[in-house]
Amino acid sequence: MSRILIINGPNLNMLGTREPGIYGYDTLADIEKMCQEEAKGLGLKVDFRQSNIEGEIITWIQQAPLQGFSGMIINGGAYTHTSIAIMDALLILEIPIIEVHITNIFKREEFRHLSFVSPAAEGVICGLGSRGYPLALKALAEMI
Ligand code: CA2
Repeated sequence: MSRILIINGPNLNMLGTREPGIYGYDTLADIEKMCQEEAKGLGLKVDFRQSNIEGEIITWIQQAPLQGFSGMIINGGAYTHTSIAIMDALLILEIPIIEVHITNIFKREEFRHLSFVSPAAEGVICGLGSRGYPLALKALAEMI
C-alpha cells in the first residue's frame, strides 16, 4: 500500500479555534479524519503531521524517501512564503509533491503571492478550504 506524508506548517494547529471567517470551522483533526477516510477509498496510507518548527519540517522532508513515502502533500503555512530551506529540501525529493492552501493566497496580501514550495510541487490547490486536502490525495493516487 502506497504511503503519503501530509505535512502542515506553523499555526495550522490553530485551525477551527480562531479566525473561522478566513480559515473555516474545520480543525486540523477534522482535516486528518477527512484525509484518512479519502485515503482508505483510494487504497493509500496517510501519515498526517504538523509542526511549528522549520527544522523539524525539513527533517521530515529529508527522511520521507528513506521512510518509504511515495508522495507528499504540504501546506507550509507562512513558511511557504519565507523558507528557502524548505524549498531546497523539497527540490531534492523525487516523489510527487502537491502544495495545498486552505485560502486563495492570490486573493490575499501580496506577500502571500510568492511560494517557495511551488517550484518543487507537481501542482497547487488553494482556496478550496479543507476540501483541498482530499482532492490532493486523489491527484496523488493518479500520479503514483
Ligand atoms: O491558506 C493556507 O492554508 C495558508 O497556508 C495558511 C497560513 C498562511 O500563513 C498562508 O499564507 C496560507 C496560516 C495558517 C494559520 O492558521 C491559523 C488558523 C487559525 C487561527 C490562526 C491561524
